[in-house]
Amino acid sequence: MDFVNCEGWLTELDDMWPGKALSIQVEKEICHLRSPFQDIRLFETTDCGKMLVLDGMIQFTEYDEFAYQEMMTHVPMFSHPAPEKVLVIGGGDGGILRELAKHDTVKEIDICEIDEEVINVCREHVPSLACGFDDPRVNIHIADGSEFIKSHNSYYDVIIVDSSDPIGPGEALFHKAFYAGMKQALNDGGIIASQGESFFLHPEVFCNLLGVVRSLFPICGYSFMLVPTYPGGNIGVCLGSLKHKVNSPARRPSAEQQSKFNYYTPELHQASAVLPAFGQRLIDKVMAADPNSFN
Ligand code: SPD
Repeated sequence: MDFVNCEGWLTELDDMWPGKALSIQVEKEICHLRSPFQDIRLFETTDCGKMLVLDGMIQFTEYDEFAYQEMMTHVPMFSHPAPEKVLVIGGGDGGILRELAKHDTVKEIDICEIDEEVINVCREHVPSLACGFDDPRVNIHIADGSEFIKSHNSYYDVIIVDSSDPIGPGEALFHKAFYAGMKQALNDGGIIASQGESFFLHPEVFCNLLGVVRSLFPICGYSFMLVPTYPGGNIGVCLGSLKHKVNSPARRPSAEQQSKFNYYTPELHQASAVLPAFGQRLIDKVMAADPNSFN
């Protein structure tokens, strides 16, 4: 446990957030392996349940993962009037699948994860998220998402990109070519949602991503959520849509469906698209810039 100190605190140090870092107290390491793509570590923490760390970066803790998985899933899903075919790119822990399984309109859920070992580790040790794989509508594809979408023209109603940060195996998932490919893979009226980082912590990544989406899609948006164990305590979902608005839901969850959510509500869907003044100024700047200046 080389980056856990002698008192058991794991500190998430990285150049992506220079001069600041979050620490989580760890009880024990459950497993540690090196896949062809990345270093994979799963910990039992003292207060946050299990925690997955890829290449030194926290991907989830059981304590607050619901905020991320619910907003990444339900914001695009409720923005669409009747999503039937959904693709998840990345998302090997199964958390997004778990949330998609709460939607009765859905007939087919494809997941394309590049690293099979992430799925294996989570299926073996983290059933609270990996239960998402048990839904009979789920088809698993072990492949590079940017290649996979090329063979699915005009097919999906919703595509969700649950990536790690833009260094390592997730890097290609932050560029214009990939977003153009996803646009091709969308059905009429389709919506894409991707891990949009934090406008607080990574204004340059946030602006470029939003600029890329804005240059390709007639409608774009960004909703943010509170996730205490992500750097800065917040992260967002970047949205691109061919027809439907994304800053408010097209339909409401049934009472039964809402009772399964711990974070998402239709009211929060709208509120999460309202940014603090400096965040809105960043958006205004992106909207005013030359659309070809982003890639
Ligand atoms: N800084 C970490 C961002 C990680 C986002 N993806 C997490 C995967 C959880 N399903």
